[in-house]
Amino acid sequence: MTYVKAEIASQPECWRRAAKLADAPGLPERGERVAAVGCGTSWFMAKAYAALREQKGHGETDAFQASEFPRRRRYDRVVAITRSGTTTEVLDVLNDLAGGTPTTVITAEEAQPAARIADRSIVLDFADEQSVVQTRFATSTLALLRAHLGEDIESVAADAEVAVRLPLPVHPALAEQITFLGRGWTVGLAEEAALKCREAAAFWAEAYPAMDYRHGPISIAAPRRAVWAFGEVPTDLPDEVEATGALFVHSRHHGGYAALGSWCGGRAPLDPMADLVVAQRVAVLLATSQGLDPDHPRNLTRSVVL
Ligand code: F1P
Repeated sequence: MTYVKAEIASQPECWRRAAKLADAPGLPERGERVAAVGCGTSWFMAKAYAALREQKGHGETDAFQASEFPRRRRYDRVVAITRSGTTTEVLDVLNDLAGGTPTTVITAEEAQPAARIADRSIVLDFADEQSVVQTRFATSTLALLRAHLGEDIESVAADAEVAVRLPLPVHPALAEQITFLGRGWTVGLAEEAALKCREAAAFWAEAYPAMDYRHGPISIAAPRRAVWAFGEVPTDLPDEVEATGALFVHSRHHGGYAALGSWCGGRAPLDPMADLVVAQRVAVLLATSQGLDPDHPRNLTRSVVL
């Protein structure tokens, strides 16, 4: 068994543990103007959090790839997400803000520089991973942040218990490409799902805000390709995708999670974070079906140290 398979399967428990840290000191107060930063997977979690925090009325929240953080803007707090605690671009932001803007880091590694440089650190060491490819650290971070925004993580974790067992909606032998879509906070999840497919399986995957999909990317849709939407689906989009011959995948759509009614007794669609778990499992299958080791992706290391 690969490490990543076990790490994916442990997410429901990790999310429950992460949610218990919802009152940790250093998480943004309601009304604060906040920026969230990270690189790669951690950036996509920052994007999801930023959109959700603002949508829920907790205050203006931006998200930046750490290298693109606008140094001249004023924030009440900067939240940095970094599993390793060693990513250079993240450390640069934290160092530049030291003594000025309050900073909080969410990390798996208490002993690494990010936790030392930031004013506050929240350590999710129980969600650390042996696989280079991130799964449970990222989603546990988002579970913690969602819990801090007042969301009920128990029901999300219950959906993840379903997601780790579901039959997969996309089979590697039948798909040569996947485009992931999202709206609002699920745009970050879509980007993360596509990154998982690229990282773990060197598989052609793209991601867009769902409403932008018709503005060009739909040209990619064709038979043997899939379009997988997280969360809210724009009206008519499933029909437009299926007219191209592509498979439309959604946790509630008949053409995607085909037997939804039977596999989860007609319940509501999965929480989008649980839907991401299904996409992580697809990424691993895309890798192993080509004989690739999803724990050690080509050209990747645990963190990028420049
Ligand atoms: C960030 C990151 C990962 C990516 C790869 C390189 O790491 O970009 O998202 O999958 O492992 O590093 P971190 O800052 O969260 O440790």
